[in-house]
Amino acid sequence: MGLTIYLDGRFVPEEEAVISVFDHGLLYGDGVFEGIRAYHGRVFRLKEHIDRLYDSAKAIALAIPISQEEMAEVVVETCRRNQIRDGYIRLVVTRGKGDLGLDPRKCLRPSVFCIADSIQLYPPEFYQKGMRVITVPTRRNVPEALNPRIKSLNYLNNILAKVEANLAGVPEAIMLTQEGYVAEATGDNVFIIRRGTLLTPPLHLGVLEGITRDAVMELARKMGMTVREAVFTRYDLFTADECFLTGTAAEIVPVIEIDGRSISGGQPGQLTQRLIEAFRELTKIEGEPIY
Ligand code: PXG
Repeated sequence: MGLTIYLDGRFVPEEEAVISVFDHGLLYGDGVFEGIRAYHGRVFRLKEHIDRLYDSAKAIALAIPISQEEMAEVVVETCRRNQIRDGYIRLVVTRGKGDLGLDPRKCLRPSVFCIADSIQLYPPEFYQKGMRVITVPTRRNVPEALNPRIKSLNYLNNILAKVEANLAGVPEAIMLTQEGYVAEATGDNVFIIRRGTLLTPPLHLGVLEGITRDAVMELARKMGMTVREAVFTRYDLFTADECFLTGTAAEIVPVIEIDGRSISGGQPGQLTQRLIEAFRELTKIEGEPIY
């Protein structure tokens, strides 16, 4: 099915939505992006995604050529033009067309594009039965080199970790920091539950400030759980009562095995299941209306 794509101020058929081979987003991964979800005709946490996009751009000294309000309208209008009620939206800003040198000053104008497509959900058994994961040798990027809080187009670090998961025959990988602390999965944040307390690594370790992560921490607090951002290790993963991953695409996925150690008896934990339910309810009521 042919989609209508927003590209640099115009809505065009997907065949016409093309980027130059001289775009530094392609040549160097020089750009930023967001993955956003629409549920029940509303865009979930749109403002938070737009804020993060502009923060990522600012961190790489990329001046986005349209305002935040215009960008929000781009997202909603792209959904409208593709008749999206439930869907996945990809919003991208590249450094734009430059020359073959890496100097971004040669790129005259950033490119902005937005794709809104109907959803391809993770397999339902991941949610019902939980997921097996491994920790991988590939470390998460050191914040002083490329801060994982920047949602940049350079995802090779995450892709290398995903390749290791693929080779091990599991769907997802948990990455550690240089020092060996738990950081995040390749496209998801990591949570553990220990004696009723919900723990997730703090941002300063070098993890993305996930929008789903924020939502889950809010929901857990409302449910009366103690929520802490804490530094923890593989030992804490292995001995956790429950573990799950969060992300826009994945939502909340229970983890039932880590490096061969069974978690929560090899089935999704009870608090995890309550959070999944609460998150589903939240997506029914929140969000920027498309229509
Ligand atoms: N960490 C990283 C490294 C991510 O890329 C998250 C955490 C979760 O953040 P949100 O805001 O979505 O709760 C992400 C999300 C995919 C996919 O196909 C996921 C992401 C990016 C691209 C693709 O699962 N990022």
